[in-house]
Amino acid sequence: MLSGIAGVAADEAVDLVLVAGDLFDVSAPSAESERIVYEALLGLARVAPVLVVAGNHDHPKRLEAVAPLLELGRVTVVALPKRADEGGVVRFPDLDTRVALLPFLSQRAIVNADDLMALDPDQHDGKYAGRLGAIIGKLTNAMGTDQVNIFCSHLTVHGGVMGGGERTAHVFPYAIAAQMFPGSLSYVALGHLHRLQKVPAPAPVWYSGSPMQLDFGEVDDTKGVLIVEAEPGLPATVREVSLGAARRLIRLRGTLEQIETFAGTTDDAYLKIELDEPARAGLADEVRDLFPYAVDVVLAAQADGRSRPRAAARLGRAAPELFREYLEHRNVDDGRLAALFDALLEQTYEA
Ligand SMILES: [Mn+2]
Repeated sequence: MLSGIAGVAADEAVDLVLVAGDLFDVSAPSAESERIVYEALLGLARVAPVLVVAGNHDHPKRLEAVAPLLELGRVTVVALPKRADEGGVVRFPDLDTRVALLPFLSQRAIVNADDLMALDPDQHDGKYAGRLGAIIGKLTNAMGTDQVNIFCSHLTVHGGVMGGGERTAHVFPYAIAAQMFPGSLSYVALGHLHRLQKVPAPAPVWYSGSPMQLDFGEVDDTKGVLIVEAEPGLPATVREVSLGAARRLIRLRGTLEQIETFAGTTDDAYLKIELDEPARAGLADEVRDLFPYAVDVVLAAQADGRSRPRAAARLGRAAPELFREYLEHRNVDDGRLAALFDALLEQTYEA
């Protein structure tokens, strides 16, 4: 998958590679994850210089620590915000190009404690957007049309369409208007939203999206990379190159009888199966026997979400009665479970 991206970069003979984050999905990645990511970056750097901004899941100080080593392999990593003249803008005179690099900035980094206490939540959003806009201005104000001007960052713009896999706490409500990117920018490369998309703005603003489907909410997304062609004074032209999916994710929903008809047709795709069936013991195992790559088997009724019975109504009632009520609530139609519960409860009392 990741070597496939280096293959595209080589085939297209690109001059620069932009990686808008996230590199990792947790702030303390496993050694294996680090090996895969750093190998991939160095593989890309064999084709062209690589520029990276950290995302919200990346640990900024951890990345800053390895940045000097990656720099030796012509991978430039910006994990903490930097002034234009201190690494925030990287110049490539041979390419007539400059690139502003702005890593993810959390609301904590930008809205101070005083503001958090004093303002309404939607005012925090305004403060965040205003200050981020000022930072974008600082990094881009000096950019004339004599060169290709690129902005690379990890953030949310209003109007962007989410893939299914973002952790929502980091996606909303802190977002900026795409209009904050000035028309003098030839191209804006963004990371954070998992769906590949163009965002309406005075400059070409694109999310490349994640290179593969990251969860079952993204089964319908196309995954790929963007090839950008730019020259000074003009908006860049952008082309999508899709990547062969590593392994497809498929979601199936129906009764057991309906689902059974798909057995043997899903190759090696990972499956999420939502059953329109009352619950009973052993149901998930039956499904897994039919679909060895089922990673998630759930009851559709549970997947849709149900409210829990109110706690107060449980006071002073016997456990067997409450358990039967719970089973009914969860649409479990299996007398063996209630009997097993009674037997276990009996043992507990006798012990
Ligand atoms: Mn992110």
